Amino acid sequence: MTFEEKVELLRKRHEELLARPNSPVEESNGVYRRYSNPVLTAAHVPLEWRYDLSQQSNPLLLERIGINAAFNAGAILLDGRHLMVVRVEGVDRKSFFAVAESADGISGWRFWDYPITLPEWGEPATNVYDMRLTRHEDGWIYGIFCVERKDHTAEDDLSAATAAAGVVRTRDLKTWERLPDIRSASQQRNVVLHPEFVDGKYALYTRPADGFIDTGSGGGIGWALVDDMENAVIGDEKIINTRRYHTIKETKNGEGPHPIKTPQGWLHLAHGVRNCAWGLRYVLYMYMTALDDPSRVTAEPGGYFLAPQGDEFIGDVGNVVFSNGWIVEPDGRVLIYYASSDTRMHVAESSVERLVDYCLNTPADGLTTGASVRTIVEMIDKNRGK
Ligand code: M1P
Repeated sequence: MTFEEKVELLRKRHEELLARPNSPVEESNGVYRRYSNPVLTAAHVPLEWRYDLSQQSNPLLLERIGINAAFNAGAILLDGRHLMVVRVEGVDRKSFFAVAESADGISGWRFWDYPITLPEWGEPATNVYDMRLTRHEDGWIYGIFCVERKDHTAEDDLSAATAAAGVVRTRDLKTWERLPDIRSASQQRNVVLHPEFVDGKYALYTRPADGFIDTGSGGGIGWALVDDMENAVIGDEKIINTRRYHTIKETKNGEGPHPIKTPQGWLHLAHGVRNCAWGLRYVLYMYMTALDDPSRVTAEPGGYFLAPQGDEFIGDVGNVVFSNGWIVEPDGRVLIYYASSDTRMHVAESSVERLVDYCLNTPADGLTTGASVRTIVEMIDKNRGK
C-alpha cells in the first residue's frame, strides 16, 4: 500500500466512525432512554491532531500524539447548534478542552478543527477538566472548570495537588476570556454557575473539599453568592445537598450541569460517590429546588438516577458515570450527556416532563432497610386497591 493509500484508509475508517448512526435503546424505567453507541470517544478526535500526515517526516505513518479519552463534557445549544466542550485527555495524562458539534445532538458529533487554546491565569495549570457551561442572564457564556496544580506546601508528596475553580467567558465558544480563578478558603471542584442572578448576585454551586480527592469532614454541594465573576470570592457557603451514610453519596457528591428551570422548580443533576471493594463508584442522581430559592431542596428521589451499565463499567477509571452537560430542546426533550468510566461520552434522552415527574413522585431514600420495605409495601397496597 502506498503512503497515500494508507492515509486514505485512515480517513475512510475515521469517517465511518463519525458517520455511525445512533439508535435509541428502550429502558425499562420510562424515565430516559440510552443510545446504542457512545457519542464521542478518543477515536473521534481528528486525525490531524494525532498523525503527521507528511510522507517525508512520517514515512511509516505512525501516530505521533496519542489520545486516551474524550469525556466529562459541558454542553450548550447555541444558535440551534448542539455543542459540547469536551475534556480530551492525551496519553500524557493532560486534559484539555475541545469543542464538538452535532446537528441533532445525538449522532454525527465532530470536533472543530482545533482544540481550545485556553488563556492561562496565575501559575500555569498542570491539568484542567470538567467545564460547566452557563449562559448567564448577564449575556455571557461562562465556563467554570477544575484547575489542578502541584501542591507546593507538600513538595515531598509527589501526588499532592490542589484543585481550584477556573473561569472563562465567551460569546461563541471560539474566543475565550480568562478571568481570575475563584478564590475560596477550601479546595474546589464541581463549581457551577447558576444561570440567573439571585438577590442581584451571581450564584455558585460549590463543592468545598479539605483535600484533592477526599472532601474531608465536610463536603456536599454548597451554595454561595458572589458579587462579581471578574473577581469571584466564595465567602459564606452553605451546604444545600449533603452526603449521607449508606446512600449513593456517602463519600462525596457534586453538582452536574447548571439546573434546568421548570414551572415546578429547578431540576438538578448531580453525581454521588460511594466506596466499595472495587474502589469509588460514581452514579448520577437528581434533586429539585424551589423556583424562588434555588438553594432550598424541595424533592430528592431515593437512590441513583443513572448508574454504569454494560460496557460503561469499563474504562480508565471503572464503575464511573459523570455528567456536567445537558441540553433542553425547544420541544421539551432533554439530552443528558454523560461519560462512562472517564473514557467516552454517551447521550440519554428524557424530557422536562418526565424528569419533573421522576423527581416529584419517586419515593425519597428513607435511610433504613425498614423504611425501604415500607415504601414498597405502600405501593403494593395501592396497586391492590387497599
Ligand atoms: O474519576 C471520577 C471523577 O473524579 C473526580 O470527580 P469528583 O471531584 O467529583 O470526585 C474528577 O476528577 C472527575 O473528572 C472524574 O470523572
